[in-house]
Amino acid sequence: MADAGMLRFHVPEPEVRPGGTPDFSNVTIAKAGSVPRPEIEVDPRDIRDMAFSIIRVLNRAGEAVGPWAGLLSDDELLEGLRHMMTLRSFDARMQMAQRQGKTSFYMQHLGEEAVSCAFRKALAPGDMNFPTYRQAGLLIADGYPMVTMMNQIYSNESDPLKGRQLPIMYSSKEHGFFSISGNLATQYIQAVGWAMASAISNDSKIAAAWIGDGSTAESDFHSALVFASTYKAPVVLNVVNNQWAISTFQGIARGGSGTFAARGLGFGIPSLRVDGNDYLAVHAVAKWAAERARKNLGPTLVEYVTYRVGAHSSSDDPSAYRPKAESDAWPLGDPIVRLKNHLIQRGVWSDERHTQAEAEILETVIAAQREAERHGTLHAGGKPSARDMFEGVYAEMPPHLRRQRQQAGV
Ligand SMILES: Cc1ncc(C[n+]2csc(CCOP(=O)(O)OP(=O)(O)O)c2C)c(N)n1
Ligand SMILES: [Mg+2]
Repeated sequence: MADAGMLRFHVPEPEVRPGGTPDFSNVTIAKAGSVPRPEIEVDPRDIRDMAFSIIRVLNRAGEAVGPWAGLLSDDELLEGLRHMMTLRSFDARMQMAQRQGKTSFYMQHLGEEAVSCAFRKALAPGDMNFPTYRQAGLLIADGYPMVTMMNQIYSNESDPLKGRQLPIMYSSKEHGFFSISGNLATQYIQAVGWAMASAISNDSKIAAAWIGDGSTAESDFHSALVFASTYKAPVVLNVVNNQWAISTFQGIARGGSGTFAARGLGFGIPSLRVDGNDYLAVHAVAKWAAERARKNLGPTLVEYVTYRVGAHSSSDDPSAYRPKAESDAWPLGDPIVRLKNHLIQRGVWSDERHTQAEAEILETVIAAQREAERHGTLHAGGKPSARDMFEGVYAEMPPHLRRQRQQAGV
C-alpha cells in the first residue's frame, strides 16, 4: 500500500549502469512479418495498437516476410546497402579527422544508418526534410557530393555555408534538406508549417519532420502535433528512438506513454513503430506515411526503434553512463549486416563482394577527403572570408551590421 502523507519524487532509472550486464529483456519485439499493413485510408482509431508493436520485415534467417515486404527490387536494395556502407565509411573517416584536429566537431550515425538512407528513398523530388544532425543518410542516399559535406565539416574556402554553421549542420534546398538548427525540436514546428504552406498553396510537395527521442520532451514537438493534427498537414512526423539523449536514457522523455509512437494517439494521428535497423521495414513504413500525406490524409507519426552505437558526438564518452557492451546486446542487430545477409540469402551478394565493396567505398571516401582538404581544414589552408558572416541573412543589410563590417575592414 502506498504511504499516506509522504510524497516521493519519481525519477525513471535505466535498467543498467556502467559495470552492469546489458539487459534488453524488457524490449518486446514483434515477430518479423506479424504486423498487418492497413490501407492508407484506415481510421486511426482502428490501428491504435500499432503504436505499441514493431513493424519488421527481415527475419533472423535474412528473409523478407509479411505484408510490408516486396516493395524494393534487388538493385534498389543493393543501392541501399551501398548508401549505408558509404555513410558508415564517411563517418569513420570524419570521426578520425576530428581526432586529427581537422574539424572541431563530428557526429556519427553508427547503428542508425538504415533510418535516413531508407527514408530518403520514400520521398519525391521537391519534398522537404527538416532533419536533425543524425540524418546525413538523407544526403548520401540522394547523391549529394561527399566533398561538399566535407567542405562544410572543415569550414574551408569551399564550405557552401561559409563557416556559419557548426560542422555537420548541412543545408541543401536542392536535395530537400532544410538547414539544421542546433536548437533541438525547432525543426518539428518548421516542418509542419512548411507542410501547411504547401497545402495552402495547393502544391504537391510534402514535408518530413525529424526529432530524437530525448528532444520530444521539448514543447515544440507537442505544438507541432497540435497543428499537424488540426490542419491535417501533409507531413511525416519521424521520431528516431536511439535509446539515448546524450547521457539520458529514453525513459525520461518517454515518461509514462509506453512508447514514443503513443504520443501521437492523443492527437488522433496514425502512429506506427518500426524496426529502425531493418532497411526494408523503414522504407515500407516511410512509403505508407508519405502516400497518406500526399493523398491529403494528413500526418503520420513514425517511431524508429534503433540504438545509438557510437558516442553522442565527438565531445562525448558513453562509458561514463552505460555499459560498454550494451550495443552488442541490442536485440535488433546491425542494419548493414542485416541487409547484407538478406541480399546473400537472395543470391545477389556475397561476403567477398561485400569486402570488395567496403574497400571501393573507402577509396571513394578517401578521394573525396583529399579533394576537400585541398580547399582547407579547420586550421590549415583556405577559409571563408570574414566578410561572408555579414551576408545571407537580410535582403538589405541593416546599418548596425554595415558599421560592424566597416570596423572589421572586410
Ligand atoms: C533546445 C536544446 N536543448 C538542449 C540541447 C543540448 N543537446 C544537444 S543534443 C542533445 C540530446 C538529444 O537527444 P535526442 O533527441 O535523443 O537525439 P540523439 O542525439 O539521440 O539523436 C541535447 C540535450 C540543444 N541542442 N537544444
Ligand atoms: Mg536519442
